[in-house]
Amino acid sequence: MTVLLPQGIFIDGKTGALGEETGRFAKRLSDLKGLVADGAALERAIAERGNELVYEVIEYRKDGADMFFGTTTMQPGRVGGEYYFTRGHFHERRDRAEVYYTQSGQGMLLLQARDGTTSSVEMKPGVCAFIPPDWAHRSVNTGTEPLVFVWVGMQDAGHDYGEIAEKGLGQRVFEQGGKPAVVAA
Ligand code: M6P
Ligand code: ZN
Repeated sequence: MTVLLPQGIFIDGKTGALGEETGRFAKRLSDLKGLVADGAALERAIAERGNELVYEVIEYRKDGADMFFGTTTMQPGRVGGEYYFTRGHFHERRDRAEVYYTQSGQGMLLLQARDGTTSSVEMKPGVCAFIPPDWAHRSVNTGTEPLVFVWVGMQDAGHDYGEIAEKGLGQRVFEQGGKPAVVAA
């Protein structure tokens, strides 16, 4: 059996960089195809400003541990008035919760239970959000700076993107009169 030793990992709350990392991925404008409210606006945005970075996820994982953690760093921006967001997912394992701790920037965490019940939690530095088991979750950068948050979850939770990709989420966040507004979709 592997003996796991205690360890501290530095997390840069401004950039989302980890002192030690085991994996990362990035998502760009083209990865939001089929997910944004205004598909034509997305095509225009890609033509005008290129396939720019929307968010990056960095993780730290230890074999043999139940839990793992990492950061998500979201760039500011909008497509057709809709603020940049993550794809959004349920967990494959329906009994797996997750925690998001915001370190910098401003955002909105959109949540949706299996029965369609919606909820949202404001993301701002110092706010720790609890994502209950079997609630879909999507984060949205509603500010003008990068939104950086630390997430902690279970390694076996898995991601289930299918339902949201097909049916969408019941809420979207648009810029209205210079401010973010959560709108029923
Ligand atoms: C959070 C976590 C990650 C997730 C990421 C991006 O950081 O929940 O597990 O991958 O957000 O969200 P998504 O995978 O839905 O694009
Ligand atoms: Zn998750």
